[in-house]
Amino acid sequence: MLSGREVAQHNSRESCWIIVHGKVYDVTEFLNDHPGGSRIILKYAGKDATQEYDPIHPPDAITSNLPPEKHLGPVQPDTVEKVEIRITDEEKERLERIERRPPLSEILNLHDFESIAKAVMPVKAWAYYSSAADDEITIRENHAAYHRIWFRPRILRDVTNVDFSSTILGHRTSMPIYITATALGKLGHPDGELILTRAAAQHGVIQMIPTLASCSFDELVDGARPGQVQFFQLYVNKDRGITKRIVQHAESRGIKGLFITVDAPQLGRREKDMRQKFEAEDPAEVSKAGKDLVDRSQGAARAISSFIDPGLNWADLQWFKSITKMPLILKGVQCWEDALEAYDQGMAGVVLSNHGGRQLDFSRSGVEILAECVEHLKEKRGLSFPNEKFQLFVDGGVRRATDVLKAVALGATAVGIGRPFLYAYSAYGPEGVDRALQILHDEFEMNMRLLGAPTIKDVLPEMVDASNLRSHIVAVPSDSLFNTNYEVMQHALLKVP
Ligand code: 173
Repeated sequence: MLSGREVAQHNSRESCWIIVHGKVYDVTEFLNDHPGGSRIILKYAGKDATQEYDPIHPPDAITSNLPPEKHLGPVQPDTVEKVEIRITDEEKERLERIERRPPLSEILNLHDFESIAKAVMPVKAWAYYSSAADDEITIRENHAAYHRIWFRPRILRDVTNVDFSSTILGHRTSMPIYITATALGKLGHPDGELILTRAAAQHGVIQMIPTLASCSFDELVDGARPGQVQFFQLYVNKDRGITKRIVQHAESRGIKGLFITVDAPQLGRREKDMRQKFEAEDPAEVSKAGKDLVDRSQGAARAISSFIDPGLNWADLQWFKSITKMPLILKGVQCWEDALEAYDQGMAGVVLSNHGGRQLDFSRSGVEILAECVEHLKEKRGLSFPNEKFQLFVDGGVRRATDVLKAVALGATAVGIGRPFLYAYSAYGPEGVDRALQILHDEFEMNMRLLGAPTIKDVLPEMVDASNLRSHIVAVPSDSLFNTNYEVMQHALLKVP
């Protein structure tokens, strides 16, 4: 077994060993191939890199990318020097803010989690989760679009008991929502997506496992209760052999729906995230980084997304049908024409989504696209919604059960919620997600009563007025809870001498 002292001698570009999860790897020849650049590895040359590695890599990234002869075996744990983490003043203040969090009982809605997460998360992690594309118009529109839909509730119906359970692709859910896929879950909490797996079981909702989770796929399936339904979000690899293996493995592990992401042939520019990475640099280090072949200004997300195939196209869908029996759903459809094509090609549904505003800025909100899909699929294929055979999902900007009910009234089967659950656990750990789901549950119960809808089937198109939905300029009262959380973007700043 290697000793920490031996590993510590290999601390240069000429010979670079690192420790991850108690095992030593020789990464000397891998330095220039690392998608995140060599400099971040060199920072940990001869040391334990586990803490830095964990949140931004799938657990098997290192073992599957390095040839077996570079796996040098375990290190004696007590001989490894702890990596010194310098606590900056900024970090001290953040730790103090964590102490001053309000008790969970004072968290009343999903906006509250976002506000606390902003205050207590490490700056880089917050920047990654909260950022969106370009001028961040679409991320705000995702939420604002719900402000252009108003209710037409019905009265004098017996709403003593309301039941908002429903089904998604034939599987029971306690509410018409699902936990949608989001990458890099451990940036917000060391347990990452596993928190969502457990909360989903406890509350009877379905989790969509992300391709780029911080936890491994198998960990998240093993973490589920017997019989717990899970979906899988797929980024399609340029190497279709790898994609086939991933898809068939997912199916063999009991995944009940494959959501193929179709809105990210290239990752959008998230400037809050990028600027954060710049500001975190030590200027002296940046000038030394000439040898580093990778443009690190693009941030971790872009670096780890280079495997995604921009050549993915409609002709590939029949191949997917040939390799799996799972229902196929396209995630990221943005107009009725593509929804119609997906239907004609035998997909089980589409997610009307702009990727949480993180891809093409000025793409329209999912709920606006929903309305046009319902109209055109009815007219051109005689479909009515919600529809068992071709299901419409929406995600982006959802913060209230009323948002979900608006989408359901317009014909959605269910609505995906992503960031709010990340914020809930980043701020309060597993109890945060538990409370977030309980809040949604309570909001559903009350709002179904007030709508006069005892069951989800009673939430009908005539219960909403969406006549302004397509008009992108409408004055409505501003949503101050949302607006005070929303962080204004920054220009470039002059360097302080
Ligand atoms: O939105 C994202 O950040 C995302 O989907 C992603 C994709 C690749 C790598 C990391 C994140």
